[in-house]
Amino acid sequence: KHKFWETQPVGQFKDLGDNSLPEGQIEDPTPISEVKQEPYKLPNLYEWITCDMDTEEMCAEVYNLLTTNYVEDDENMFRFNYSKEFLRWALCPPGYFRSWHIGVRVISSKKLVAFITGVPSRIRVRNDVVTMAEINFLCVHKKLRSKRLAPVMIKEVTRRVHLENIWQAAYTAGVVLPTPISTCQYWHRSLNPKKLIDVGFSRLGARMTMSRTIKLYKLPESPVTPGFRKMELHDVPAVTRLLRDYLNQFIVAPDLDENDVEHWLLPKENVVNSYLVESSETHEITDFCSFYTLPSTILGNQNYSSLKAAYSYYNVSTKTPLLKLMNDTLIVAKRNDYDVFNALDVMQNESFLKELKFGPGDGKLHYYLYNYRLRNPLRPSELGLVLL
Ligand code: YNC
Ligand code: MG
Repeated sequence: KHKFWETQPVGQFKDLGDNSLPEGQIEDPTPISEVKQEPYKLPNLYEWITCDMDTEEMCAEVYNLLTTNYVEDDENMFRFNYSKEFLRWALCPPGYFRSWHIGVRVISSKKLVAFITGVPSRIRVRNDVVTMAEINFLCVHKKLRSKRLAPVMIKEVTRRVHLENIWQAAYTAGVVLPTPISTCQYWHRSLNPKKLIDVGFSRLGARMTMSRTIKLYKLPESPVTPGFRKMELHDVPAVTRLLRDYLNQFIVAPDLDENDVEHWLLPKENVVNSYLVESSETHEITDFCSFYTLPSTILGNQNYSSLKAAYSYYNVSTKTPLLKLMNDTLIVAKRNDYDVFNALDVMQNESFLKELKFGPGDGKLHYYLYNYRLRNPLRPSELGLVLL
């Protein structure tokens, strides 16, 4: 039933819980000279391209493909609408490879019809820090679906990752494949309940009126924790130390250095937001929270075309209780006009979700590793990794 995935070095369903198999790498690396030197063959009339995300033209073509063909919810009411600025940020981190930004065009018309990307990242699994590719933005145009193009895209990105002497990858998907290392759930916190109900994102609860619902989700005008402020460039070393210490407790987590923190967490308008708590006495940075901006297109609504969503990213509390820190995060998200704040049940998020009035979403998010085996799936709270 998984004609492609059965051939790949990933945990197979039949091996789940088999304690005779070792954890770690499934297949040994081969010398680079033995990696296939030419691209995989595409169906006639199509060609590979490498996408230069620095050019406005290429970035716009990718944006247009994803905006009309990328991930939708099960009921086809919403579709992710990653911005061009977001795509540049997500695809061009420190040490990125342009060759991992892969497109497929129709030769005659030059139209972009498929896309897949990787970016390099160090990910720690237990005590083992592994350089991996984070694979994302796999997309095949709606008119070319179910023609087995996705396996060709995946094999081609794998080949190009191997050419950089990298042999593992991490990715997430809404679909079940062989075999999730963990299965997580999204939770949603209404910030603009009236709009969310109007567009069908949420429903009025039983025995609830609109005005009671608005009151239920009301938040203060500004954060309550003294010393809560936006992260700045000079905070990078302190935030890096705080995050590294914090992420150490999870079984799978990124291994971030100062360059990574500057790229992934320094605030970028309409892309990523970070706040921290600075002690007024010691000027120590004691707490940190962040979220990224990913709007969704609202499909077929008369009144609204876009949903402004914030996604919880990395949060660390050492002094301010996490619940209080996240309440301040909700307050700044509301003040910045987000309609909804989303969070996975990863890390310590379970400790605040219910109390801060998040509700569970339908649909799961499965985490995967390529060419790295874990004997048993992890609890979401053992995962310290958020992919975009
Ligand atoms: C998926 N999301 O199971 P089997 S997430 C991986 N990730 O293979 P066809 C997927 N595989 O089961 P379609 C997948 N979805 O027969 C499907 N598959 O073994 C598998 N949607 O191919 C599927 N984006 O071309 C099956 O299917 C085979 O035309 C079927 O294309 C699929 O970015 C897709 O959800 C997803 O654009 C491109 O439906 C298309 O349907 C689409 O006949 C909307 O494919 C957008 C969407 C996916 C978002 C994401 C992560 C991708 C990870 C890919 C795997 C990376 C492996 C590591 C590589 C580097 C290794 C190193 C080192
Ligand atoms: Mg296809």
